[in-house]
Amino acid sequence: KQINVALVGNPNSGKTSLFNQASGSNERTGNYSGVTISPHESLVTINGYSINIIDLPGTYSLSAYSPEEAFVRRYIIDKQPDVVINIVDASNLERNLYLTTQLIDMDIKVVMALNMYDELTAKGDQLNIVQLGELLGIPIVPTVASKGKGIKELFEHVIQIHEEQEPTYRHIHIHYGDDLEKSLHNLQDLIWHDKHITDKVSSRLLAVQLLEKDKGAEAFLSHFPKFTGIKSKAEQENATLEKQFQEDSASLVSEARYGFIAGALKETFLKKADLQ
Ligand code: BGO
Repeated sequence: KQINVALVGNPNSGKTSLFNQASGSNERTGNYSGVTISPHESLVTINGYSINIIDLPGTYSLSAYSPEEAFVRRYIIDKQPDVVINIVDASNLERNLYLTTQLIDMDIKVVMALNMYDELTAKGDQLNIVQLGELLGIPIVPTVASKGKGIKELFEHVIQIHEEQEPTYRHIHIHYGDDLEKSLHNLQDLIWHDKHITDKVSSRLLAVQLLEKDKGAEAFLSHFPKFTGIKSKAEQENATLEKQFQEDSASLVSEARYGFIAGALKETFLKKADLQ
């Protein structure tokens, strides 16, 4: 009954506060300076489960451009935590949900801590949490980490998702739009044929990363025999998209992610100004 849980969220989303509340520790914030990143870990017992909580560095994205991004991504891929708690700043939903879309693409078990929920309610904004959770396929628990609110419920959902008893959890696909989806499909087709590749990472995730010209994905794929063919197909798909849209294919992917977020928030989120 041991569960490895990694905390993943934007800087200042309240990760350290949540870690401290859950573990009863008193870590100071922002101590990830320099090149050595050693995440804080704490073992706690909740409802009879031994939960190992790992606080990863704050990051806006998993695109591996910064050392923090690369570290968090590698950690998730290599260490395969059983559950990821995605801490989202409720007062800055659009930006924070970007990271969530990347976690969705990674096809892992995620529970969202909708933190700073006090700020959202203080502003008078309204969010349909259940509906957003259903759209994302992720259980969402409102929290106020600085006051310890919602932490118990959060970990109850962590246990539930680990035990495959979480009704909200399902693997969704972010829809990248018809043109990008066609390219993804073509790339996935090639990746699929090498069973050894898909044993390790989802073919869809790799296809998305190839459209993003992700160096990490290329490095990973370079170890497999089909790499040359996959790489030239990716270059071809990227060139076609770039010609059609007159835009970098990586930007097209991130715009599609923001489009997905905007669509989800349009259905579930109302600012106070729009309520009157
Ligand atoms: C300071 N609600 C509110 N309102 N604030 C929260 C919540 C919440 O749910 N959760 C955390 N905070 P970190 P990262 C601070 O430190 O945990 C606050 O980077 C201050 N400090 O208390 O550090 C939390 O680990 C002086 O605020 O986030 C912290 O993810 C004045 O959000 C900040 C005001 O939390 C970031 C706040 C000297």
